[in-house]
Amino acid sequence: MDKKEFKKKFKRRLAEKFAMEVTDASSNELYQTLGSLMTSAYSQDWRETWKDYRENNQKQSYYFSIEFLPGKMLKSNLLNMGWLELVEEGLDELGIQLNDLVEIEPDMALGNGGLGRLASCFMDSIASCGLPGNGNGIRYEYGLFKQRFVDNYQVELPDEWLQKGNLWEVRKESKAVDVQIGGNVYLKPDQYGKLSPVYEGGSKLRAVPYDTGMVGYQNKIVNTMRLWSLEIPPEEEDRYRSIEARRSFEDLTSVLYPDDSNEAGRKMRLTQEYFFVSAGVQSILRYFKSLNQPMDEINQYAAIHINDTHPAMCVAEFMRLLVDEEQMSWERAWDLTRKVMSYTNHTIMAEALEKWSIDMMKNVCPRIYQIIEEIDRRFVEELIGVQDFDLIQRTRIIQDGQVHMAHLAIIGSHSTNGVAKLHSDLLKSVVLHDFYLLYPDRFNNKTNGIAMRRWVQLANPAMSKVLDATIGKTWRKNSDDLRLLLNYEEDDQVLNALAEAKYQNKRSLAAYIKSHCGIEVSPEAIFDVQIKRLHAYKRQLLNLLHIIKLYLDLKENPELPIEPRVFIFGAKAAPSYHYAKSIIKVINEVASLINADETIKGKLKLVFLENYNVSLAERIIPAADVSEQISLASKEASGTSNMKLMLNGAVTIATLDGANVEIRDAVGDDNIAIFGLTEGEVYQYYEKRNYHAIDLYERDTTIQKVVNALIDGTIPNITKEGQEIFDSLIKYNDEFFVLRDFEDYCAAQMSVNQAYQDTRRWRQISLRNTANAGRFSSDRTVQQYADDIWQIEPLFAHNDNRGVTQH
Ligand code: AZC
Repeated sequence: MDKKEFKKKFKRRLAEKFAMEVTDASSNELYQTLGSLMTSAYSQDWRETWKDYRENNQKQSYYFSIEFLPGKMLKSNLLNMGWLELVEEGLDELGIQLNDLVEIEPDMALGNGGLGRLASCFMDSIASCGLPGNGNGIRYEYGLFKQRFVDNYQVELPDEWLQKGNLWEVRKESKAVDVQIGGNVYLKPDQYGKLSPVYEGGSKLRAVPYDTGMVGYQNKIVNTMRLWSLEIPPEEEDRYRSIEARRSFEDLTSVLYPDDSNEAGRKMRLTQEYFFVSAGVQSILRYFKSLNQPMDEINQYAAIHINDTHPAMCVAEFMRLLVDEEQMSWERAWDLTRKVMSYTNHTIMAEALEKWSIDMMKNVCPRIYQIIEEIDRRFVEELIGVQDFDLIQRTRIIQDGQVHMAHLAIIGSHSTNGVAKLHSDLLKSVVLHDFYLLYPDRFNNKTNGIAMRRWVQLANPAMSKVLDATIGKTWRKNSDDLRLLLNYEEDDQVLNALAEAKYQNKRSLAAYIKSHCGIEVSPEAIFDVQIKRLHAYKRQLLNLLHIIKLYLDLKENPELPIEPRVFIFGAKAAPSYHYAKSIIKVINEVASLINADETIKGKLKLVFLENYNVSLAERIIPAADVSEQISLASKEASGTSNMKLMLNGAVTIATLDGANVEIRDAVGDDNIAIFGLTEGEVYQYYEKRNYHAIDLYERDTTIQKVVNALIDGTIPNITKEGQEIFDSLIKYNDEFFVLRDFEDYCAAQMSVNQAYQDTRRWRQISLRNTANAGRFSSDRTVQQYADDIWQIEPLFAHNDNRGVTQH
């Protein structure tokens, strides 16, 4: 399609859909028109992708995730379709700005943070690498809450993202399945003596899929993200006549639980988990049966991935369908289940390792509980006498009245991976060490990655242009080619051009800050960014204490030779996470104090941007000079904002945690500021129990001064919160070693300050960060999953008859 044709089609579609001309239409109508042109254009490829998979008996992977966090899809679909420039220019000629239409699209925020965003980066990469892979999740009525600040406190508002409909989804009524919830189940022998389950009571939920096309990058592949929505089956209508009954039914999948690592929501959450697990596994089996292949070979057709423990019941549901419905023997079914399933762990934080009480599981999905009991019984039976008794007790799925979901996922699958080298090593040596002893071959690492297309080409067109002009365009397909940039580290023209792109991005972020927060910041200052969920282990507090220190130093000596800096935060706190919300309040109060204080001459600004989400990340990241990755070593499984910021030329200040370690290896020690305890040192402290925060506080006058500012009235309006944070550090011994790392962090910050003062050197460091970021592409990551875990191949490995291009 050329521009002329696009304009013609666009006007025609607008006339058909709304009986309107361009000049009369609202942005929303124009957005709907563009979207409908796009979906009808890729539908053909979508259908053919699906047909090709089917006709080739292609093995497919199914990524089960309770969260997906795609953000906006308009531009990334345009880019992947190869339409972006053409549409931008065509619309411009019609007097329409593409960016105005982008504003109309709500962020699709069916995820909390890293885990959900990773799932969406994977969806993009799987399609873009031409791999046969699908997403499977829940279509929540409300996405992650919207964050507002009222009196500097976080307030949560509902995210009604579906209010104006959703362009990209297709409701597939014909693919609905029913999910059995609750009731009683007992086993009854049939005429041959085989035990079959008999269900009494309970209810049926109808799961209706809404499919969204996952458009691959200019390769004619369109995969499917299938999100299940809850409806009342006609035969159950009576049960839900009353308003209360109806409401409690609808509530079941209406909200995404806004906790990123706390077990939450109890029974409703467990119902959600079983709902999307059962619907997804049933639909996989139905599809497989339609292929008329022997059930024994299902592992050659399907790979089911358990993204964190939330979908761990896939193991038991798959067993249930094979044994109860397909009459397969337990042994055969178990062998197939383990071959089909694989599991990724995303955290070592103990509170996030999901457990469910036996009672609750019996209540929500009684047959699944029975199956888990049997898996557990056989697990013990197989190992007793072979393995150490205590080891068996520690690795059982059912312990102390609880079902341990990670244990189920590991025992019931062939692969368990962590998300960065350090994290995967910690799984083997500490967190899941017992399982590593049992199944050493199942453990592997898959370092996370990011969708390069979204995080550079779309988010940072200014830098992309410089890259194209300098190293050609191949980096857009093959991110390793970013390394070609290293040939230009002495080239002032390139260094300046990259710096100019950064400056432009900083100017537009400054304008956003001005219009949204009313704070004036200078694009000449260092933009220092920490964007991620608010969590004690991520240590936004450490960043804040350093800011307070700088402020107090400047108050004492306004001539202090430091580069002007703008500290930028973006973070949501789980609504029930009291401590995290107190940190937000204190950061906001410090911001009010600092930003209004003219005596420090604008050398310091502090901005907490409201409602951090994917779209806001796309604005902030291209404008960042410094990337804060300062979690306590061993606690951050990987991190992915670290990769996005590095890619966009920010210089990282980091502990040796998660993927920071691999970022350090990629850029070299001279191009990153590393500080703080190592993971080994942290574990030493745990072992020896010899960390005493109060000693540090009493000894170190700087720490004293800064920490006292929380409680001595220096910062207004934080009597309660300041005390709470003070106590967490001094009275409760600083769980995340903030004070222990403080001095080292300040020194690292000072070195960043100095590096920035040497403009040319800074620009070189920044260039090297971009140049070495290629390895963190999620294309690389999903290819590794495909090869090592799922054993799936791209369609074009067999079949090139649709002109699919290989890359
Ligand atoms: C996150 C980890 O905290 C983060 O380090 C990692 O990069 C990311 O997963 C992707 O692997 N974990 C979560 O977001 N966890 C939940 C339950 O939301």
